[in-house]
Amino acid sequence: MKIAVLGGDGFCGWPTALHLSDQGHEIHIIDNLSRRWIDTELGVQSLTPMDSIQERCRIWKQESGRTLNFHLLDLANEYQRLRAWLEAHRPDAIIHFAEQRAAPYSMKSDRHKVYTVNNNVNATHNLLTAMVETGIDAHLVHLGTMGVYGYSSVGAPIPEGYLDIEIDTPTGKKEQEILYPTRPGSVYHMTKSLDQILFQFYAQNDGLRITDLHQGIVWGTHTEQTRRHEQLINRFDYDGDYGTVLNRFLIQAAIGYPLTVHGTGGQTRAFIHLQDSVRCIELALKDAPQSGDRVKIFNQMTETHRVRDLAELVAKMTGAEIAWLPNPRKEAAENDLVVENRQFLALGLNPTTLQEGLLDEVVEVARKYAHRIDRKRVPAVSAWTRDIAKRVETDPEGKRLKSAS
Ligand code: NAD
Ligand code: USQ
Repeated sequence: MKIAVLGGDGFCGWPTALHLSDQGHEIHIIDNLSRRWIDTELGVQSLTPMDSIQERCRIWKQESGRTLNFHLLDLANEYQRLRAWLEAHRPDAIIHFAEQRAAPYSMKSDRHKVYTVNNNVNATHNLLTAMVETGIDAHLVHLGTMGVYGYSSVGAPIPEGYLDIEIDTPTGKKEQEILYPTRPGSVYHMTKSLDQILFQFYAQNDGLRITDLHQGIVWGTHTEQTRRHEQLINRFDYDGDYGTVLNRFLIQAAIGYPLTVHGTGGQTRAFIHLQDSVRCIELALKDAPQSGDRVKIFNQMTETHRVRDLAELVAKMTGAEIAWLPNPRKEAAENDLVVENRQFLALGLNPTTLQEGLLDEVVEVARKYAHRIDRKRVPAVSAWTRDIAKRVETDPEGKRLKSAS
């Protein structure tokens, strides 16, 4: 297949592009490299040394003999170029990773909120309308998030996207299927909820074939292909805005930094290893909906964990201390989470769990590149509201917290 990987320079997009190229697909990476600019804005760098996208593509050609094509294009701001690109290349499938994906970054200031909404909503809408206009019949696979469902403990498993409901009408109860009500917990998660409505409309109005993957928190760093050469290494975010919880705990343990648990650590979240994330995308591509079908939604996760349990697991494994910090976010202090993920299991996904030794691998990578870590960038300091900002802990290594564990 000819596949466009939008956002193919990012943490999930790069290993996906490699995996699909390895299987013989013709891959076109489209990216505006905004994520690299955001690193510059924040004064951080990936834990792992990433080469330029052009250099990464060159190394892949050298290692595999396969070509990765790169196109510098901003989906949110270059609609005409996007449309012309689709018209000229007519991909069979499009995988859409190209959004601003950090919840803390999206809550940093009004400017960051505006940027995140403009970037994410316009990128998705530009893509959908360009697909209609060019008349291409590509299968669109979008990376959404488990966070659209919210974290109120209802006690029932979260279904894969849709909820069956009964409505009282004057003639009795009527059954209906609706998108599961969204309850986003950040401006970033809100843009993913808006994406869902855009997909619903374009599938229904124009018969676009769309799959939306509600992905949990991705952990790990290597995949089979990124291990093949030092310069194919994946991005690894550790800072307070882009680093995600489990990967952060693992690098914190590697550099002797206390594990930064927000609040009681009673937040339960869904997780998936990077290798499984890549595999799920391959499975979703093979299971495309027909034109006229509703949007196909998968919950792309393999296990759920409570933040404090993860911290305790990493502490036990490495001897790290735990710092219990005031939570910079507005979120439920404790929640349960039960999630349906039968569709991917039925398609043959064999989950990689936390127990499988891969936690050590991340700690090893972090130790190897520890000299690249700026400890001042580790604390999560983006607060959800002005009131919360007053209590944010900017120095979790400070003496006051050093003894807490
Ligand atoms: P990332 O920030 O590493 O990668 C996103 C890529 O998209 C970057 O290379 C960036 O430059 C590019 N991009 C952003 N806006 C663009 C635009 N307007 N035009 C062109 N390119 C643009 O993020 P990631 O971790 O790889 O996440 C990829 C997708 O998966 C995101 O949509 C995210 O919401 C979703 N997701 C990620 C996780 C996770 O834990 N990382 C979990 C669930 C869902
Ligand atoms: N947390 C800590 N300590 C930390 C970092 C985070 O306790 O040092 C807590 C947070 O308060 C939160 C939980 O861990 O309760 C998860 O935070 P996270 O940053 O790992 O994940 P999140 O903000 O939800 O976002 C990440 C990705 C996003 C994706 C989402 C999937 O950045 O792109 O959509 O995971 S999900 O969480 O399922 O919505």
